Amino acid sequence: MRVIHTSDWHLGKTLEGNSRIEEQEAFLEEFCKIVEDKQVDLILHAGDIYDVSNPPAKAEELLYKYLRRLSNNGNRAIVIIAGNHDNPERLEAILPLAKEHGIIIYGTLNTIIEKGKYGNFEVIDSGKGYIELEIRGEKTVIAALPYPSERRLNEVLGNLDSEESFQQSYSERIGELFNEISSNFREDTINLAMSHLYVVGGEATDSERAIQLGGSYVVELKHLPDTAQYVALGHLHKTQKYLNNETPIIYSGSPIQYSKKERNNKNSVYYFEAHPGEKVNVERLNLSIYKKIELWDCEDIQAAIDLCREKSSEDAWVYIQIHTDRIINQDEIKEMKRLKQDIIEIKPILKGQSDDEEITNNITEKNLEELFVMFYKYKNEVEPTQELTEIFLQLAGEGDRK
Ligand SMILES: [Mn+2]
Repeated sequence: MRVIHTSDWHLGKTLEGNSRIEEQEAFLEEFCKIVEDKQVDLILHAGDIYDVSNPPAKAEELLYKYLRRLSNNGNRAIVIIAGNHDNPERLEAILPLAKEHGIIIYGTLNTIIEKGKYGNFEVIDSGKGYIELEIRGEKTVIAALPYPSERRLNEVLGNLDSEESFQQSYSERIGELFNEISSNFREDTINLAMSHLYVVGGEATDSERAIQLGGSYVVELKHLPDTAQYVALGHLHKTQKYLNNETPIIYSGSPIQYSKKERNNKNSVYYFEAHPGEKVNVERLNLSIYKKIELWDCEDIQAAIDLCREKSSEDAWVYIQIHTDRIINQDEIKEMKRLKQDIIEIKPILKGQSDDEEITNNITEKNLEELFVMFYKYKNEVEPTQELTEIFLQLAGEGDRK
């Protein structure tokens, strides 16, 4: 059985309000070609199809158009779980239509996929969190745990006193759930698991980051099923690979560099061939960069303008930071934006005030007016007029104290 693993498409996601639908479509085109080239039998999508629970129509249209093509008239099975960005019920709502195309969707931990025909496949067996599928004479059991939200897990968890013991038992509970579900794995089946969660315990992580990650709860590696031949994860946008005993546990990562911080990520999807009782060899397939994100560090305003001219025909999202001893004026900003499309931000770094840290350190010593002027300058690169400052202070109730 030939399997491909992808996740975190975040269809509809923008960059500071700029649409990235074109890049998302370019990815889907490339993904279709990979899937067709590799003659993939089964696609696993580990969550975050959309970026928001109420996605723009264009994002939904993209999804339906490409799922249809990927399903190849119901000859290629597709299993999708909801991520934390997806609305579980809405994602599942398309199931009556998707079913005919061989598409299976898990919205919640309680979702049970009905047995029967899905496209040209048969769901032979199913229960809470798993299905058994027959594809071209081979059987696969898939343990599928959509994003285990606090609320939904709480329903199963019961009451616990401290935050610490709660945290502890979250990971343990995931382990228990997986244990239960993976008891359906057999020697004569290809055994796969998928989820959308944050794993800690690998080398690339530390606990501090774990807590920061959207306040989400963390799961220890050992609580993922090592009886699976492959664990397909979603949630982290950067590709990561762990081993739990012999079992590869993989974040395929998102297909697009979605933020300034992600601009150096190599985005990819994972491919492997699986047979019952055999170890899988995973292959990382790197994707194209459909439009890169650049950070320009310019020594002064003129250098930034020159660079805009030089790179005017280059297709990229650009963040510009300029070291300067004065405020960048509106004409200069206009000139840069005229020369170069898709400038996301122009940020002055005033000399002698090298970064944001200094601002943060001094923040408690400033009065409201000073803070407003600083904030306005930071957002707009120019100082506010006296009139605007006064209006702000009046609204803030400090007008009379001046
Ligand atoms: Mn996520």
